[in-house]
Amino acid sequence: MPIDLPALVPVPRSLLPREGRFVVDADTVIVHDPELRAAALRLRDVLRPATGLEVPVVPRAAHEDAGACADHVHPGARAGDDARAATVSGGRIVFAVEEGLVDEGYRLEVAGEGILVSASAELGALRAVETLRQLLPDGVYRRGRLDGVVWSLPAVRIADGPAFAWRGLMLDVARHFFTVAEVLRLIDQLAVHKLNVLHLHLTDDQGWRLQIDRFPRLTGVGGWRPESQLGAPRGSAPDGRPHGGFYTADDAREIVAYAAGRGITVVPEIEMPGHVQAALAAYPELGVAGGVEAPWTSWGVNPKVLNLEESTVSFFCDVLDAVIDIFPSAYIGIGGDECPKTQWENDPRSRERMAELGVGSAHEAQSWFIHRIDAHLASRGRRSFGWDEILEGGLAPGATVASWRGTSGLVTAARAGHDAVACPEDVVYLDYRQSESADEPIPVSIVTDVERVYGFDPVPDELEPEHWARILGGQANLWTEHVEGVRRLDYMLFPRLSALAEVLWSGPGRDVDDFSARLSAHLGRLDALGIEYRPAAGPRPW
Ligand code: TNX
Repeated sequence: MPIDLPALVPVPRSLLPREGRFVVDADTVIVHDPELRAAALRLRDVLRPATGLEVPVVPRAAHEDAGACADHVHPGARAGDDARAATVSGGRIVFAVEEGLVDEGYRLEVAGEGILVSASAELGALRAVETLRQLLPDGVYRRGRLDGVVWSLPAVRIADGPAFAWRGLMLDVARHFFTVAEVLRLIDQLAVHKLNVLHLHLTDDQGWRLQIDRFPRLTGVGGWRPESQLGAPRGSAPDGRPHGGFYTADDAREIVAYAAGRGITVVPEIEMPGHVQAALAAYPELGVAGGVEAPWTSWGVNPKVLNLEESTVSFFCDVLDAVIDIFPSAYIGIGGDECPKTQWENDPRSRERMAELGVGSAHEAQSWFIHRIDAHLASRGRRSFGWDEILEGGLAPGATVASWRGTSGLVTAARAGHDAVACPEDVVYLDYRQSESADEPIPVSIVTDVERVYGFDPVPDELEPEHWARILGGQANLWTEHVEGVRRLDYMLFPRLSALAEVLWSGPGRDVDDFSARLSAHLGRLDALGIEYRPAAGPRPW
């Protein structure tokens, strides 16, 4: 029975096509239980730009009390007219609480006469809104009014919920800065894909991107790197442009609120004790070997690290207190990757400090630093989130691990009773090339193309089932050494991120051919959103 199923990405757990279509028009009303008001309003908001409709949003109790108005607000009742039964317009879209659905889960009944969205809580209802959007014509994603479109959805019955709780993207805003508007645009794209974590890599050797009131030089100095070749497209001559930018606290709060409205958590990351040259340019006393002039103007692993003084630990605790004040995320990124140990090993004062602290190796020194930061975050009711190198020298008690170097970190962390997030570089690094073609604009490392990303499994084969629950999910990482603007960002993210979204939402049992077919249709949505994804035929001309 070759019924044309709607091409949803990510694919829902179950989808049953039914007869008829529901039409959204000037008579449509959204009715909601009080708990699901935010999702009801969001549906109204996403419908508005392209349809030009201002769909009324009415609390369910108030509506039902208004019995006399039932016919007015309840025009689905007219469905008794047989000629219109299959495509009756002006029905109700009801958001109703149903207890017992999984986190972020929802059920959808789309019929000619009306739509019922059931969810146990707001997040599930928000995910259902995204499914409703995908059931509408692609034009619904446009931001200007489209006249002459019939805004109808096929009748379906859907039951859905995520395979993994952590479905993320890391964006490196340190190597290249992305403006608030650009980040909000990305958040909209994540929401469409039911991704729920935006991990912002806010600091690195090449730039510090979050203003901290107590330490204004972090962004005043650390937010700007001098002219260098870093901004230049790969292979071209140095362009001599300086690069920089940063978020004020209000900028960051705006990003957090915008994401929260779409059911997305922003996980901030402040790198330590390596990848810190921008901070050292601002406050040289934090470093092992004196000052540096400016943020780094090279890529790679920088030898400079934080020193092991109490004052440096407390500086970063103060920074984290400011971060916590802005970002409600339970998880706070603390970096921990690629921290070279030679400075500690070679510097007499560092060796003295290590002796004082009773740490026998530079690995233990890093672990000591991270333990202190982890304890501080715990005292504030937050959890540290760090790259898998934080396992070296002993994992801090509250730490969650982002495992990027294959799966061994994931397995070690999970077996030790720690939560972990899978982001293996050879599968889900989106700064890596998308084909062997010499025309790829950013030919970094190995090919991680759509098929490879689609084959991702966050739970490593070698992990025993009793530890599976420790794998919260996965995320793709986009490092931006060579991604200096939105066109490149789109190119590197899509459609690979669409594949990742399905891996993490839909879980095992997916079918790659089925996905490819749905992806072709999904590209129409990306087009309407204005996303310049990588076409299957090959690179764009930039
Ligand atoms: C390694 S992955 C890094 C980043 C680089 C990336 C480039 C990780 C935790 N650290 O600093 O940007 O490689 O692919």
